[in-house]
Amino acid sequence: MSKAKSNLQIDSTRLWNDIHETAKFGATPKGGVRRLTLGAEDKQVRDWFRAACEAAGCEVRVDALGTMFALRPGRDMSKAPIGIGSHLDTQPTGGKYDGILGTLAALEVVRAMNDAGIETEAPICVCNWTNEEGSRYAPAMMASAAYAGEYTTENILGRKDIDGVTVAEALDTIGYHGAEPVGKQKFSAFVELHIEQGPILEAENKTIGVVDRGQGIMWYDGVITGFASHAGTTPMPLRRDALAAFAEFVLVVEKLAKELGPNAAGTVGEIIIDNPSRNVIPGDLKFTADIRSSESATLDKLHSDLQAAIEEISKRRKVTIELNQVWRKEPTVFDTKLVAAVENASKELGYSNRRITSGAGHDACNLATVMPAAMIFVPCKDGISHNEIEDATQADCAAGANVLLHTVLSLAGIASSTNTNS
Ligand code: HGY
Ligand code: MN
Ligand code: MN
Repeated sequence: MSKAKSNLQIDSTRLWNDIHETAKFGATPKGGVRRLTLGAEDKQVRDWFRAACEAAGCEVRVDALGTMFALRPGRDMSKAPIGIGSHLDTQPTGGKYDGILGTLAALEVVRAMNDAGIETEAPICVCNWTNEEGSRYAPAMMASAAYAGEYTTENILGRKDIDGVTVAEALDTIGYHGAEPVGKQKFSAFVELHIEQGPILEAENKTIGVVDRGQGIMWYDGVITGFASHAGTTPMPLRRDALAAFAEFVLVVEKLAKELGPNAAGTVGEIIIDNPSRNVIPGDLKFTADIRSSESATLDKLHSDLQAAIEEISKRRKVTIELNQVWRKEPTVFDTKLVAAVENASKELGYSNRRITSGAGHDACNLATVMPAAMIFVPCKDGISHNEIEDATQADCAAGANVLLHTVLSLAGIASSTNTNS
């Protein structure tokens, strides 16, 4: 990269202002963001995003699952665009940066190109993928999974949230049930900027994570059926306590994941007890589990160990435990050429960097199954994410966006520029 080009930077203040401007859509008293997919707050941020992309000269289209594509023309429109972006939906107690940084930085990349009078050879397409978080509707990274052919559009449109509202109904309610078939928008490559959501970059004082792999994920829906009975009169040895069985299951998940070392993670994040009452022994409950590893074989082992564990617990406690795997995402290996492009951009811009595996799932992990894809990480404070105190610095956000800008320019090619700096 020439010195002049490396002077080409995004507008850090404009990006930072956008992050904090959009954080008001679903702002929580603790300083986080609650913007569940396809809800009223998601509509607000989508409307904001559409207007901002159009103001930056992009044509915005929406597909049948609500994913938004903002196309910036290139000199050669016969070329498939370089895709950039992430997601604007959040967890119930989410932060200001998870997904949002990558989506707004992609918009900022377009604005920086506009400011520099750059026309790229290939077009650029900024994306907002529907329902990356998977909190309201399973699975996570839902729309990019459908785009990658893992699910049909009909299958996803029929999925229901806890109140029985389908994806289709929610899309209609917010006016983002697009006409475009899922998968129609093609890309020659996809690059996603995201906060690391873990502690490594900060601990090693590195500015950029060059992501070359991503953990695989297994999601389970579970049901435990025991026998509801009186908390005072039922002798302890005769109880068929669903909640006590659940407690053992949770500790088994933790134990199995810990035993497999740093390369495994296990979480039980949700429980619903049917008709809970202080003086009734719980007879029925539902739960969900999230199991991860960057090795397929480890996922297989965790799966079989969990089955063995529920066999043993259910027999001993005389309850039934159903554990249904509702999603399995294989570990991701990102495209070596794209990973190298990210690494080169980081080095030429002078940012400290290291290779890193993503512990979190991302839309780029799904897209990597159908096109060359790569990711750029920046640190977040104390590695905390999926928490309202999630935080990052303006400088790190700008650094990530600059690496995204220069990676995209290296992939799309510069046809012309009116600004000597580029
Ligand atoms: O669950 C994940 O890894 C992502 O944050 N949706
Ligand atoms: Mn995310
Ligand atoms: Mn997330």
